[in-house]
Amino acid sequence: KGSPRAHSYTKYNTWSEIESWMNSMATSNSDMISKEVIGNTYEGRPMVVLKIGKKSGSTKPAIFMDCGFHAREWISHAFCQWFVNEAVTTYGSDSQITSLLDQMDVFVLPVFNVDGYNAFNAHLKTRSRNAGTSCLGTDPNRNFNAGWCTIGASTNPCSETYCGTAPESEIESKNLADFIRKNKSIIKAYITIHSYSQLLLFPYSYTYDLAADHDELLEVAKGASSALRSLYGTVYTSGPGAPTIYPAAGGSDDWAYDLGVKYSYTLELRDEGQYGFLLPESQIKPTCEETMLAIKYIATHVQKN
Ligand code: ING
Ligand code: ZN
Repeated sequence: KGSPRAHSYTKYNTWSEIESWMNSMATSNSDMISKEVIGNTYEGRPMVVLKIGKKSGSTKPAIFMDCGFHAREWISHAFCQWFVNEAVTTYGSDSQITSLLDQMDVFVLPVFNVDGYNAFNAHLKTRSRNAGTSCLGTDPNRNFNAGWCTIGASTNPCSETYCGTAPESEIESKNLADFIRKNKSIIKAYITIHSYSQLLLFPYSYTYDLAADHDELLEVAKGASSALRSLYGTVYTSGPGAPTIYPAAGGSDDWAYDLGVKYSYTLELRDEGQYGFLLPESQIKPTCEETMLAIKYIATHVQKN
């Protein structure tokens, strides 16, 4: 039970370390975790989803969470690993986790943009070839079918916010969207982990119009932010993407929301810019501990609604 002895949750692991960790987590926790490859990346690496929950005879409602959309946001990848380990090690002792995993499943995609993370450079994009240029890749969080490329995204393949040639032109976006569409009837919440800025965002980012569920989404975000703050005093701001960070079309949270997944959130983890994307490894533990409280708050609300 638990995780492979060698795996560290307080350092930034490589793709190959994360890949072997996912395999051994699934084999050593077979009563709680099952592993599914939802497709391959552009360069042929597997996109692995771990389904966490007490195995039951009937289909359970679920929460979907992904990390590592943007390759350079390393604290995001670290959080998904932390979450999976916390879930299996506190099941049976933590009442919130126990009740959650008895009643629901949590699908965790620990690394979305495997090729970008594997390239381990300053880039955030996918690694696909673009016609007529040597600039590689698309911003996956501009590549979903939600006001696609209308605002806060670029049609220039050399831009960091390149939206791609069409919604879901990136195989990684398509694999994720296909998985969520296929499981649409059971997925009650979509959570995507980014960094940095300490924000808890919800739709919309592609328009300043308020979401139909704005009031509830804001209330839950504020509750989650206070839970997070209660541990180390880290202050988060909650709000719709467009007015809170910047307008940006093609994001996965807006897409999931418009598909019908009501509880759709983007978290921007620590910090506020001192270290930015290069958050020191000494902050992995406190960041993950406090973020757990926010995720548990959201999950408990989803479970009750
Ligand atoms: N921030 C997000 C980005 O993709 C975002 C903000 C959230 C945009 C939701 C669109 C929708 O720009 C980071 N840090 O990646
Ligand atoms: Zn990001």
